[in-house]
Amino acid sequence: MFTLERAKQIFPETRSADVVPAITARFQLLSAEDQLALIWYAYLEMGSTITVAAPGAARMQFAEPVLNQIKAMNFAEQSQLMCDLANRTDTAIGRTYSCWSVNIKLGFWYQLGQWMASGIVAPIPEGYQLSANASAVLSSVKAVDQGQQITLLRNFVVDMGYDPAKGDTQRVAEPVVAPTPESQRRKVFIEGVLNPTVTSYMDLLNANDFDNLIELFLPDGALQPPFQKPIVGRDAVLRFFREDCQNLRLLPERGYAEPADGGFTQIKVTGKVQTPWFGAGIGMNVAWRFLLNPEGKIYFVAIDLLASPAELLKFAR
Ligand code: 45D
Repeated sequence: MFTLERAKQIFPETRSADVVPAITARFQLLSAEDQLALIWYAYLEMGSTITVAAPGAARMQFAEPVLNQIKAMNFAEQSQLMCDLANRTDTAIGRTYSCWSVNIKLGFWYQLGQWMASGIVAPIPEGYQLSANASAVLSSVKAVDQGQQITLLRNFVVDMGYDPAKGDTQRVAEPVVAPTPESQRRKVFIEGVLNPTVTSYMDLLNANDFDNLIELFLPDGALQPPFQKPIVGRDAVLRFFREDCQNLRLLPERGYAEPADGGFTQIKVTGKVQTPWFGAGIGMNVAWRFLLNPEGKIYFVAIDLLASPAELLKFAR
């Protein structure tokens, strides 16, 4: 029978973008000042080729009290606050920040970035010199593809703040949008895969129809997001969908299915994913590795950010 440990090993030839955790680890070793400046330079650089979509009001209402507090501070206090967040210092704002969902954190920094550009929030000091290590990390960030760059930026932001309970705290997330009406849903076509569970998974996630989506999973089913540990069990997976997966666009292209032990089926699909933050501007190259039980329920699905576009076409037989 399959265990989670074994399920994680399906399609071992899939190469994910290992540079992302490697660069993230190097980033974490930098001083807070260097971290903030590096993100600023990376963000400016990206802004010239792709733009971040402004977050919606529903998302920003949660960050607003903290943003107003920051607006009322002087430059020295603002710089200190940003360093405290990067240093994961125990402060009131650091604790509040750590409870926010990923999208609220990103929306918060989006606003600070706008304010830094317009002079409301302390900018990175004119002529700030990155340390040699920080320059090297910045070069590495610039060298990877855009899908990997935005994943890095997202990682940097997610790890900031102070979380006393190490992730076990009450989380604050934006409200869940209504699923797309049936008449407006589009259906995916996956070359080589006609499996109804897999196509429904894509269609339901694209429609923000999380209540029906979760029905495709076994009670102890698991989902492993890129570079993370598997999220196990329907409750936890549903919570993840609602908090972090609204308005994604999944564009699966091709794949194949093959029998696995115990009447299970393993299916690998490759294609692109767009995040609402960048829309069609950035297509991340991903693989989905599904393991379905004999009744076609999802026991395990991993989503990998691929090392290179060549991986999209790599199907060992
Ligand atoms: O510190 O099938 C300043 C799952 C400087 C679900 C700044 C999925 C100072 C199942 C510039 C102000 C989700 C797993 C900071 C599929 C400073 C499933 C600001 C995959 C921080 C397919 C920086 C989905 C800013 C995927 C504003 C792969 C940075 C989704 C903003 C991936 C960065 C989504 C943003 C990604 C990054 C989104 C907006 C990688 C967004 C990244």
